[in-house]
Amino acid sequence: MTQDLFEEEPLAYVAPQVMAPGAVLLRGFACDVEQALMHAVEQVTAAAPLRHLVTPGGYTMSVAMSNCGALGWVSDRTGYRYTGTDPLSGQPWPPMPDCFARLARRAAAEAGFGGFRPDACLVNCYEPGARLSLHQDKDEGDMSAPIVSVSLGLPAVFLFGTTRRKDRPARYRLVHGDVAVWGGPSRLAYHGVAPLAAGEHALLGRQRINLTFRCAA
Ligand code: MD3
Ligand code: FE
Repeated sequence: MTQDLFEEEPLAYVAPQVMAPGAVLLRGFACDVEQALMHAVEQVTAAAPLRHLVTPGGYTMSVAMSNCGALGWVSDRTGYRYTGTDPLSGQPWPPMPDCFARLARRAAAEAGFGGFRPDACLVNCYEPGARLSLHQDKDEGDMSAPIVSVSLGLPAVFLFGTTRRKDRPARYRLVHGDVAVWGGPSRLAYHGVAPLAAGEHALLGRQRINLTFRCAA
């Protein structure tokens, strides 16, 4: 019983863990702002609804996505890119909520990347079975900036490889409140998310939300 609680819920953030050069895991770093973050996710997705994008190869992604901030990541049959407007509405993406920007900046600084000012936040929503196959994030204009990711809701197995696709990735279980920062030599590492296992989270229900903050311009 006590063991299960320890496995699922970090009670509070303790210290950074280095996964690889430039890749830092801040377990539980977002726990104390979970309510504000979820309220803001609801505001963002009310204005720019979650949707399943189509890849250039014609596959519909199992992860549902939205964005906030000046730029948002989109995919369609013509390719991947950042846009200033939501293709569904033709309107600018919703502004990045202050609680998002502050958390991302604080996490980057804690991991050793001072002065992080993201202009894009991708909101990924996973339901059981949803997955993200191994890929690199290379559509951003500023590769010197790290990427900050925040996990909320159901736990996921995160696959973290190297800059060579063929290397077998390490696996990390990311739970509600975990924040990870990927910069420097890890910025172009291959990574992905294994199919989400079924479950029920006390605050989010049967889903996982991941916020990914980038300098896209
Ligand atoms: C490691 N999202 O949206 S975030 C993505 O959990 C994406 O939804 C995953 O990969 C998710 O592109 C993982 C963690 C992450 C993000 C970017 C990285 C890890 C990274 C860039 C380089 C290395
Ligand atoms: Fe990615």
